[in-house]
Amino acid sequence: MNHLFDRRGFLQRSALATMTTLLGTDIVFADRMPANYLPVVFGTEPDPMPAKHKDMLVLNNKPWNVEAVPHLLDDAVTPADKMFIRNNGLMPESVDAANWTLTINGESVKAPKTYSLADLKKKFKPYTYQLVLECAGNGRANYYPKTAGNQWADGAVSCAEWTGVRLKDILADVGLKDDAVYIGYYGRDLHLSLDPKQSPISRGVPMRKALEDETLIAWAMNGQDIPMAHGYPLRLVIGGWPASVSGKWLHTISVRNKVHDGTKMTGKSYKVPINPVEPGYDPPESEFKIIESMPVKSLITFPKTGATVPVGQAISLRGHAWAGDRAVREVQVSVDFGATWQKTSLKAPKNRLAWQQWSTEIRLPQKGYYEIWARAVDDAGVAQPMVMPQWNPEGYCNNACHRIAVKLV
Ligand SMILES: Nc1nc2c(c(=O)[nH]1)N[C@H]1C(S)=C(S)[C@@H](COP(=O)(O)O)O[C@H]1N2
Ligand SMILES: [Mo]
Repeated sequence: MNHLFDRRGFLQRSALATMTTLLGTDIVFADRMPANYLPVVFGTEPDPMPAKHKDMLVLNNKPWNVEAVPHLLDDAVTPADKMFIRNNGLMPESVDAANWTLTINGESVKAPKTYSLADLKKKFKPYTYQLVLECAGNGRANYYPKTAGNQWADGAVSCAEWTGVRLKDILADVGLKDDAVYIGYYGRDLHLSLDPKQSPISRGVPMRKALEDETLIAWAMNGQDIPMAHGYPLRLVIGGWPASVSGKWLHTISVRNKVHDGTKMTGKSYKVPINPVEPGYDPPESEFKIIESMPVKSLITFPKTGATVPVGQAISLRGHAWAGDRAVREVQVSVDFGATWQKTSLKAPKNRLAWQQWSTEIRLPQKGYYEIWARAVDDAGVAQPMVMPQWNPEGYCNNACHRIAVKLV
């Protein structure tokens, strides 16, 4: 609703005039309305709370922003009720899956083409992949100095099993011109201003990522229809990059002859400074670049932080590790604040761009308080930072080591 209000949170004159027209009468005490107050008749209820596990953390209900806590993410394949939600607008109110279509258009298609959902299922070979979707802002809460935006802790990440067709197969069927540079998606959700002409988000990726085998136009998640909150009935799913490129409630993909310029592709959204900056310094827009592959990261999903364990008992540890477009080579744990590290056993990913499971068993020497830290190393030899990675003004890509507390009693 931001543009309806002025900087102090009072209704803009223009908004007030529009409302007066719509009501057909004056709002008599308009000058006494509290800051950020929208008259009831114009208010919309928040979308109903999507079905989620009771321990999920709600950061915001309009739009819904909900994250998991690490121990909820213990499954190798994230179930729907433990999957974080990041909405930028309001979910579509009703979806007619039977008449849903996907249009491929843009400067760089030979001719635009529209497919029904049934066409997509019939015409192209389906594939199933486990794909990591991590919000670029995951970990933002742990940056110092603080940056604006949803204060995600560790739980804005998932790895579900997505089924659909390859975008590259659809684009081959449509036919592209030689000047294709980027794709951009459009979804059916509504901007918070309720203005149907504004898009809450419309992002994309360069052709090289769009044409990867694992880039899917998906209609199923974990073997079922995609849940409404996650993009029912059709979604773009692109693993390893900021999850903001995986457009939900997908109805159009534009093939562009330039870097896509939709909502949240411009300004500083999903961008970091080209040159490292000192914490707190926000350089001009021209000095930012678009985030592509996400950095190496890991989670300890068992035990839950705060666990109490009897002295002498071995402790099983486990979790996941992922590394954007790369694979994870090794996961290590430390029980002494990073002074020494020990290797864990690490599984191969189910497929490229899936997260990998690590596990190990440790023994702690004596009664007392411990922290367990996990650190992943990717296949290029890049490890997670222990404290804080390069600070950036929007608070993206915080891949610092996850830690849990354990008490031996
Ligand atoms: N149409 C649409 N697609 C969207 C969004 C959105 O608000 N609208 N949010 C994006 C962002 S920022 C993220 S992190 C992921 C979150 O996916 P999830 O809610 O299914 O976990 O969806 C992306 N796709
Ligand atoms: Mo995101």
